[in-house]
Amino acid sequence: MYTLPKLPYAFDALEPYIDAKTMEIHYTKHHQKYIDELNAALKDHPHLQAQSLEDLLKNIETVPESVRTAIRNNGGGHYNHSLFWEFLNARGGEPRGRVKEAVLSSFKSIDAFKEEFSNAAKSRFGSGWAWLSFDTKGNLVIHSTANQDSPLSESMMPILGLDVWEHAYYLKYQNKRVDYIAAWWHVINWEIVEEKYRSLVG
Ligand code: MN3
Repeated sequence: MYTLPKLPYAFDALEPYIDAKTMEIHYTKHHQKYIDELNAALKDHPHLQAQSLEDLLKNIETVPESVRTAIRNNGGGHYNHSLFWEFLNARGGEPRGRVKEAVLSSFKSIDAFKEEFSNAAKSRFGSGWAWLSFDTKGNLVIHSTANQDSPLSESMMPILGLDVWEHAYYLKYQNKRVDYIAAWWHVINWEIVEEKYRSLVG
């Protein structure tokens, strides 16, 4: 049975960029719902319970059709949100260490990287996510996914992700997704991004 991972900070820790009420509802209601639905989908499938969530998402096409959509949406929702909370903290700052070097070599400048990432987040029509991931060739790429589709299902390994569903920002920013994206840059936990990077590159 999957359970809600512990949030490593208080609901109001990311104020004023992400407000406490949004954090509370997003974490205790939206994320919990994905977990409940994922557990329900897995209930009668012990062979799927025996696999890691990462493996289920990487091999989503091999999941039985009767539960494939439920696991794609809710397994993806659980996986994506678990990462999303980790990628945030109150300190923010700028990319550092090897991530900074990799971003500079892939996107020329930090500003160009931020612009391309923000555009991916802005231009995702409807609900979805923007990501910084490694592709299968080991290149760092910016991409976006629809709904709760996981980068893992597209053979990508994410090291940073932004939730652009309206539930992530509507209370504070209403229709102004662009303002939410701009605010999010202030609360990225670059130490975790660096850890993810090292865990994949070695
Ligand atoms: Mn969300």
